[in-house]
Amino acid sequence: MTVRVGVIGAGWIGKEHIRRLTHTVTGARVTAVTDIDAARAEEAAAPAGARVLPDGAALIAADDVDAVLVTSWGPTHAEHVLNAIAAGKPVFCEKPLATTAEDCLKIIEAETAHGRRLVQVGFMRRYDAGYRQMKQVIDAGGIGEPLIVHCAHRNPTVPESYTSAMAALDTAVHEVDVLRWLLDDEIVSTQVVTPRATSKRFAHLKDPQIMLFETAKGVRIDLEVFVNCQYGYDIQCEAVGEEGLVRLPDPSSVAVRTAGQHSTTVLTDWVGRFADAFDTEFREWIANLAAGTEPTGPSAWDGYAATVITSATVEALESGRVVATDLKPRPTLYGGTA
Ligand code: NAD
Ligand code: ISE
Repeated sequence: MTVRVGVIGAGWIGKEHIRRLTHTVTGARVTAVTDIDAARAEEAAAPAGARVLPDGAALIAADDVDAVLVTSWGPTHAEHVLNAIAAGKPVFCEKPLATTAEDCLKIIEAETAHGRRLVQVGFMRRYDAGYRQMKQVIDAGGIGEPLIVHCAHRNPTVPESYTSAMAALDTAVHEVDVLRWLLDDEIVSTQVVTPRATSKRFAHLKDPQIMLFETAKGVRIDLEVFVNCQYGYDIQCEAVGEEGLVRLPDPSSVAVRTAGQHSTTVLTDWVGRFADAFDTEFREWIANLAAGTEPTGPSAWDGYAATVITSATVEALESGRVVATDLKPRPTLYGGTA
């Protein structure tokens, strides 16, 4: 069975996912595209042989759309996801699920009323081979009980439009999701400290930031977010346990020795760093849809938790306080008891 996908938002990542669904993932075809910029929609639809529809509502209602992919701007996600649930169609939503906890809860309520999972959120790190190996080690007790996690998320530069709040909402959101999954634990408090700022930033930006999270089991996480580090796109993660530690591997790269130097490459963007993870993420999503099973990737609950925790982190940055994350009880649809 070929899964016919409609795409809402034909910008940077929308085009990237259309290419992926057309050329890399088997069993899928992009049949419809929409964007508020019609020329952009045409440009993205043509190589996939897809038609252009006027808006998200028309695309979700279309007979030749079995599943919906939302890659528009964050503040528009909730409307499209809610419309897809109302139509009973599976929906993959790039992060964030929604920009407010209230909108995430509306999605959870709608999906719970539907009675089965339709929503998957685009936290692709859960599909990265290195993080998956780390999880296998931790789950098998290979380092004993985890106690501390050290992380870094570095981008070479960011544009002037990037704000201090985006360090949590747009960037650290990936660690928030992957660490909740890796540790099978919940983040209960968050704090931000700001070291000396880099001179390589736009003046309004607090960069770098050190985020400190505490989990329900008492694990402490320190995360350096440094989005003007200059030298490359660098993701680091090391979990320390009672009996050992496990570290995320760097992407493989040949080592060159010449002229008295030994060097390897550092990648420069997230597109290359997580290309394989994005491919696996979509292969598994399409395989679930083709089999008629519920999605197994990050759920609407995970999207809700990420929005609550990153919003609390912005509050922590602005107030200088330790802020408790305040999650509602988890419904049974997502493995909880509420
Ligand atoms: P972008 O600005 O390049 O593209 C967004 C597109 O959506 C634009 O073409 C815009 O015209 C269109 N759009 C906005 N509102 C719309 C609406 N209501 N209906 C139809 N089209 C609409 O942005 P981007 O970098 O592609 O990011 C898109 C989303 O993907 C964001 O939520 C972002 O956080 C997420 N993202 C995720 C990752 C990741 O690592 N998983 C990386 C980058 C971006
Ligand atoms: C971007 O939106 C992403 O999602 C990238 O994965 C992240 O590394 C970057 O910091 C964000 O701006």
